[in-house]
Amino acid sequence: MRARDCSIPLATNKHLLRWVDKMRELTRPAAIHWVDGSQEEYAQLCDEMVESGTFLRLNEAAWPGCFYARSDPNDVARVEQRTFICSLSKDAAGPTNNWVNPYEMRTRLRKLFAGSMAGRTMYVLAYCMGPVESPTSQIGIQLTDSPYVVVNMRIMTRAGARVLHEIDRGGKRVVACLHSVGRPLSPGERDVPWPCNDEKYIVHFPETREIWSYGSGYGGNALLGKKCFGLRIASAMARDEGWMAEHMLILGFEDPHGEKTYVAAAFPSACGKTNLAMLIPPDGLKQWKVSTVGDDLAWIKPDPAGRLRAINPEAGFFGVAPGTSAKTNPNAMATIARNTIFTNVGLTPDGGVWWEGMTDEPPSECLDWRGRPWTPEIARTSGTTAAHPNSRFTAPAAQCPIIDADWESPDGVPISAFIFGGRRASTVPLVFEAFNWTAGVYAGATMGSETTAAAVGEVGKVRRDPMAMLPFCGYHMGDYFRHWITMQRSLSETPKIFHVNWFRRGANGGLLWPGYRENMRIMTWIVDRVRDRALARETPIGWMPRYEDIDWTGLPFARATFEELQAFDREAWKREVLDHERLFIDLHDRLPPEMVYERELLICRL
Ligand code: SAT
Ligand code: MN
Repeated sequence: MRARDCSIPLATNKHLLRWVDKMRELTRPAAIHWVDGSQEEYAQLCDEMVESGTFLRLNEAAWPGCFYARSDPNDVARVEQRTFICSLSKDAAGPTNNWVNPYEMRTRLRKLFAGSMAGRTMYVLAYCMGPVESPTSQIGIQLTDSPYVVVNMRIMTRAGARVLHEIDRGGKRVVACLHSVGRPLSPGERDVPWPCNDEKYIVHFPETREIWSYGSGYGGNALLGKKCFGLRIASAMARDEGWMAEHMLILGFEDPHGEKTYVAAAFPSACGKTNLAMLIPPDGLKQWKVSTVGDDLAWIKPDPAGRLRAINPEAGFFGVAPGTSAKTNPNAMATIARNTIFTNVGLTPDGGVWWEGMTDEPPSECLDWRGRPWTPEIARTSGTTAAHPNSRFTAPAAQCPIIDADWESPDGVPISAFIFGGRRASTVPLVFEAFNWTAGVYAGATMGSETTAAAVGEVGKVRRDPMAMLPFCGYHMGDYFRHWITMQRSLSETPKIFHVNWFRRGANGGLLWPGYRENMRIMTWIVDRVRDRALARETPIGWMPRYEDIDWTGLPFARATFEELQAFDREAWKREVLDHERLFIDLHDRLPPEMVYERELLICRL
């Protein structure tokens, strides 16, 4: 069989063809490749990257269909300082986003992109966020000069010819995404394994629904369906159209009577979302079943009956590798056992992968994420890790052993509760339930977390990260809070809102809560609250379970430790509320009055 001529357009839509042509003229690639999304094409692109040195094929017996990549050491995480929301007015972007006048930005970008794909292939990648038949789904088209991005996007989204057919049929507005690693090749020049540019721009135009990304090939900077479209552009669309685009996992619980309850939960990047999304109940709670719908994004819409329903707009998991193990997340380990792309983890001599926390015993030797020899001894003396802390796996969601039966349902799944959480060493208890919707929105809006390695910057500082959306909201945060508050008005059933903190530390500095599977005990309390069958006591910040309200079957957990976890520290909360004001001052001109009143009420209760 003759190979397909990839330069022949797989679509007829005139606007699309014209745009591709304009971008080709701007970026001057050596070739064009229309991505059909087939398995053969995927295999061929992977082979080509093995050939070029971007990919290494892992040991086929141990890691079937898996590949290994190392990024440039300067291209390892999202670059928030280089991320821009270029709405027409600065005010529309709000004080928490970087803004540049869109005309000025376009001029800058046109200069950067001029000839930026020289010597490379420009891939035309049509992708759908969400099941192709779902009315909640949206379509994007990414032009990229990175085959690494193409194969990752094929895992993370529904991509290829079937989406181009959708574009030809019309109906949905297409989000145009242009991506270049920003490293043109002169004739005869040898490529590097991970081309990128020190100058980076991740730019969003919410009014015209466009994304321009330059200089990075890594994660959310380059897989434009994820944070750029899935959150920043989608949040602006959602505000205009009355739905919600959230940085949330979606999880199903089947109780011992067979009744199913779905919840959506927001945590900042690298706070254990993927672990929670694939939770396995501890032995004492085996009558419960948990299923995964998504681990990072949720698009949520009221149905005609006024119930919120959510889809996972993604088709894969782009998860943090370090800390993932057969103990912490056996479902993730099963998911990534085949057909997975590993980036920036350690490479073992037998062609396998390793990262900190994967096994109790580290391998006696391996190559680290920079390709340098690594041994436990080197780690002890120099402190270097085999895997970069933001190293990732890209794996098809369908491979998850507990993927929910309805995860691709076009109508999504009904959402009964929202959970907010951060990584907080003190002050914030293990769990509380907000008094009502607005109090819950306040809890989400004032959420704080210690920073992680998912973004460039200092790790471990508390920053306010409203609804885990601070780096991802495509418009003014004050308007975003207002959107949350008004969403309730279109609902016949109001979901309950909870706040959790798995990371509280005791007087001796140790973590008080075992986390992981044991989080199920908190989740069953949440589900039982939703179903009106669990008790709680009132505190100034909300409803809290007493020791006897939690199912402790199989876990001898000390009452005193639970009380320390749930302790309400009035003085600490007074400081906490003061700190909330700092965020509110920044947003004051667009802050909904409900947020101000909720804060006043909280202060009165303190
Ligand atoms: O933005 S990424 O996709 O690189 C990962 C994250 O921050 O959650
Ligand atoms: Mn995330």
